[in-house]
Amino acid sequence: MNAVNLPSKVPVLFDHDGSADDFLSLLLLLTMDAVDLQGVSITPADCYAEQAVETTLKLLGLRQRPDVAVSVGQCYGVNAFPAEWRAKPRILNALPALINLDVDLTRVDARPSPTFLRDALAAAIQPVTVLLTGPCTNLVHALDLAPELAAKIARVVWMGGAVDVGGNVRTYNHDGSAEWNVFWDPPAAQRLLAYHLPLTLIPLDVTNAVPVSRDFLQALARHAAHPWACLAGQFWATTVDTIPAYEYTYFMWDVLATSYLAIPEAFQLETVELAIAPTGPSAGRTQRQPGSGHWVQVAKKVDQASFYAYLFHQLTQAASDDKEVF
Ligand code: AGV
Ligand code: CA
Repeated sequence: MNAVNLPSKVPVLFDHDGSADDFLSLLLLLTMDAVDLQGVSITPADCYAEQAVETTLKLLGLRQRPDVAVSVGQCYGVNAFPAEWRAKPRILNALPALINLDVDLTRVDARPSPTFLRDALAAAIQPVTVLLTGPCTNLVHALDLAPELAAKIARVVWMGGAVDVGGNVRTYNHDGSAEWNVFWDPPAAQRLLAYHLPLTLIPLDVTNAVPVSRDFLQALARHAAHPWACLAGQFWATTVDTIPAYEYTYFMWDVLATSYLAIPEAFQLETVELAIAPTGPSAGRTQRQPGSGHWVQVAKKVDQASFYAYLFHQLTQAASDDKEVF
């Protein structure tokens, strides 16, 4: 079923940054019956935009959702992602399930992503959930254009930050305390907090509990007759070479944040007063700071078994009529 806007559906705007788990998040989001996906914008952070837009259009096409508007951001982060990481998702477009699919680039929205998001919020008839699985720059720039639209946001769910655990940035002049999505544009993250939106962070504190495990991939592969399980397994297979060093292990970062929309009861949250270091050796660090006035919900724990079971169910049970597209 698609595009049937039942009143019970939650309207969602999704901004992602084109890494493998961002696309796995898109796949997962498209299996959620209770979600009404109203638009996808892309931040050219952990990807090159040309590849990310192609994969996005292909996945929406496979899920028979050509109605979902897509926009590509043209912003630059303060701290760029390593080029090898940005180039890696290129492999996704070359997988047998995607390589021969045509993409209609004329369907990409001509507006810059901040304008696209601003207009989508302005047009929304009920408050929207904004899911961010990359940096928050597009959303902050959208709010800068029309701050009053903050009232149209029911909640921002952001995969970002590392509150009581170490970060995953390993680079020159940095102490390793930041998570990459925040580090890419620390001033934007600081400004996001200052908007005082209902914000739920899914930081490394909780994503560290959900690595891409070989057991999970093996179990999924037993369902490879199902097209989404097969495709998801192939996407994850492209990530396992990040395992040799602990800091480069690939986690289900964005997928966990996405699943929060469907199974919030599996998460333990804490309301925390937070601050973000804008510059210096800890740039992008998300730190507890009593008195900052920036109250944020931080996911601290997840019931791992429930999460993996939910993910497995969604990827192996998605509507059977989709099978015809392969
Ligand atoms: O910090 C996690 C974020 C998530 O949004 N990204 C990857 C996920 O999409 C950055 C990142 C951290 N380590 C990485 C990352 C790695 N080894 N490869 C690619 N991206
Ligand atoms: Ca991401």
